Amino acid sequence: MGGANKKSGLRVWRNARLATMADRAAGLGIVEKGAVASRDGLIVYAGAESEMPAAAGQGVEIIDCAGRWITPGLIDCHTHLVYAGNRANEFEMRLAGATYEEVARAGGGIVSSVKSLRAASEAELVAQTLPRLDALIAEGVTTVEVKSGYGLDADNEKKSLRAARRLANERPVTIRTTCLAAHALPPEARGDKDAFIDLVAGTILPEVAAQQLADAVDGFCEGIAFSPEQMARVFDKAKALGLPVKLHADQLSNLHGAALAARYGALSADHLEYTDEEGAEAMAKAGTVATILPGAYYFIRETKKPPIDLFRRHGVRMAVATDSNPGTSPLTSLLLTMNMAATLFGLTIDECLAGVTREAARALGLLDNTGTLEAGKSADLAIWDIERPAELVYRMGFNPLHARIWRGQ
Ligand code: DI6
Ligand code: FE
Repeated sequence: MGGANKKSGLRVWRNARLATMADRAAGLGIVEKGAVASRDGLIVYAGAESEMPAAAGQGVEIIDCAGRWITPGLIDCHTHLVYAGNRANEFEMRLAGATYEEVARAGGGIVSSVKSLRAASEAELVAQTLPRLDALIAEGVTTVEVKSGYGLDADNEKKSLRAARRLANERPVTIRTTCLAAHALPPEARGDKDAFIDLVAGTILPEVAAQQLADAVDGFCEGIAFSPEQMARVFDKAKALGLPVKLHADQLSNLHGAALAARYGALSADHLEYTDEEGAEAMAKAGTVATILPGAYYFIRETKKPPIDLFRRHGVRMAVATDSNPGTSPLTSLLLTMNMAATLFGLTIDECLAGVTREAARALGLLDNTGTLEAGKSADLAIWDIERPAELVYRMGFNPLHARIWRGQ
């Protein structure tokens, strides 16, 4: 393919305005007359066009951006993208007055998605997931984290993780997979949560690790799911298998999940509506990223907001993600998610943009590879038809993406 040849050549995007999102830069790391150069899929230069080293030799491809903005490719660092069917019926129930917990206790909720996923083949899962992935990609997303958690037995958890990995063969995108076997209790467990945790730690995680199907391990620490003690058993096993951890923490109540995640050096703790100051402090000390998920907050009409001011005060980094899932966040727009984070939780423009780039990369343990426009990282770029970065957060249901570059292509 000609692509291979192109890939090794130098490509330069010039006449652009950059939001590099580099951590050492102030704010968005804005460069007004900027250029980005890539070779072999990696950024070799990002900065002022006037200071760019002269591109020697032939085969330099120059792209004039006509003053458009370039940001790092967006990163959705928390999704449950692989599932079968949908739960529009439960949406109707909730509109008629039922709560999320009532729907779950009535045998709906996560368990109904478990039934659908178990009935679907791996190929069907991929096929049903691609339209959701395409919606993310259309808005400049270049990296997506995908969780299992609707299989809830070894074969079906592995099937979802394999389906997630296969997405990367189908589309030009980086996929990171997370095993969320400790998501809910499957019907065959007959209410015995401890026995199910034995299965997760004793069988599912070891098999998933042996086949290298997951890049991290997650769990749902909540009254309707698993206790902190049960999650600790899952995390102990994850650690023993050499897998980093993340946690759905303090979403519906305060079980001190944030502090638990921090104790295990988690990459991120996610949701966090009910997190208290101790939790925020512990996360800051551990360097655990707070992943803010306004889609679920909005969709289940939660009223308790995550303690953004505590996170700011203690210096906790904040990522922003869709939580795309059939039950509580059927959302496949990271641009709209930023608008929600700003409107519902008061995140600033800079916090929103960092949340879907640099901090999302940090939440995946990928900060050395992507998330900012800096030499040495993957040339993952989004080029936007906008006059100022705030437009990416301001609009609702409008996509100003001009071009999307993944690994230099
Ligand atoms: N918290 C959530 O919001 C989703 N999972 C979780 O642990 C809900 C997933 C679902 O309802 O299907
Ligand atoms: Fe989630």
